[in-house]
Amino acid sequence: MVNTTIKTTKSQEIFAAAQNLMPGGVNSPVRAFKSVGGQPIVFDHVKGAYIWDVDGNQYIDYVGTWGPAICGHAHPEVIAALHEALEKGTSFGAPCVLENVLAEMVIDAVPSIEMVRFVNSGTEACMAVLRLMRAFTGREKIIKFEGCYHGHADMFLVKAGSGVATLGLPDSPGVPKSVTSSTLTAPFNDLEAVKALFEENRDQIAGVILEPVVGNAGFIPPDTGFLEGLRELTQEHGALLVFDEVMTGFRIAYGGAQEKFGITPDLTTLGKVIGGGLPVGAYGGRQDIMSMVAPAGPMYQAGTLSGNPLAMTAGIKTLELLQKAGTYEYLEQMTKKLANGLLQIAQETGHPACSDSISAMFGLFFTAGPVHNYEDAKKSDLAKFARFHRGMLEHGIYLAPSQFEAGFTSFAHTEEDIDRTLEAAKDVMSQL
Ligand code: HOZ
Repeated sequence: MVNTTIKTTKSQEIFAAAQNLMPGGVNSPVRAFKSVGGQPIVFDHVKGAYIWDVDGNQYIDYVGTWGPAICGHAHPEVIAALHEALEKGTSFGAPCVLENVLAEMVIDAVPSIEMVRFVNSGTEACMAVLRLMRAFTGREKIIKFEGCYHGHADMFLVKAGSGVATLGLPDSPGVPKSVTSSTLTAPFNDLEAVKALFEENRDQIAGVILEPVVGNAGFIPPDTGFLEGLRELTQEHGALLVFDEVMTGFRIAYGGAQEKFGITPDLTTLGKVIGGGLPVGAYGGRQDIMSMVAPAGPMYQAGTLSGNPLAMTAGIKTLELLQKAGTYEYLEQMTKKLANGLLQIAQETGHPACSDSISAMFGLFFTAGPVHNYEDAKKSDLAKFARFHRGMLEHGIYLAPSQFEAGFTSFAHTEEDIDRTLEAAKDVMSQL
């Protein structure tokens, strides 16, 4: 048994004070621990695969600041590059050469991207890509999938994943019906449902947007043929295919899920990893479509901090680090060991479960599965997941505080970290 009861007095005090300062004490809902119970841990600092809370407890981290930390937290080369960039100032609000460098790296890496626009978050990227889909096709309706999350813009808050799924919220108040009436939904991995929507809405659908590997309803990979089918259907109906690779970009493979599965969408959104831990998003794709974006074309989208030199620097250095030979092989093998280990322990301790991973992304559901979509994911025993989460925390393992979020590893995680995690899981699951 490893490091059991932890003292979190300072975390509790700080979070209690935060309750009166920020809604729910947080600046993003999932981190409030609502669905797993207990109080969130307040962090003090991060390094490599580890985080330390304000009470001095150390945890092995599988949240990785929700995806960006694929090189491990505060990688010395990223920090050094940032120090250097900092000396030149924090924001220009004007063109800088760093934007060209990161743009070239993204264009070289991501098969669908011929031209890119940097923004400040994944939400912003998805919001803009939707406007672009509509501007380019002259159509209004879009298809998204149940449990997929594309940020918190109005038109995507329909059967959304992430915090909406975690908190079991209805489609959000404040979102006008007129806005979401053009958002059609289908179950993930259900090509027939998509086909039916195209038939019912002939010549009205601008495009289909999806997380090619779902991370916001827990971890759900695409079934064989699903992405191919979507590519064919969208082409057949003159609609655009958009991969939201905010989570999967540079994580599932250097060129994202589109490289991994060999399916090239028309447009792609990115975020997380490309900012190396600073706030960045991006959208990009075919040159003829991207040329519609202002000032090249009429579709308006702008941002004061877009292309920010610090964010570009962290992104460039992170992608450089990811280019080192063997990185993705290591991530794949180590994360597989974790996912397989968790599944084996669940089986040995008598818990129906399913677990899977691709590269540096993984998931564990407390249901026998298989999990093909959000409805399947909801069959997971959420109360058991909450107890598992708390137990793991007490053993010094920090997992996403929601059954409906994927887990993330980094190349800073060692075999020993994985072994320690599995040892903790064995202990916790045998007592669940
Ligand atoms: N929506 C993100 C997770 N899928 C961010 C959660 C957070 O930062 O709290």
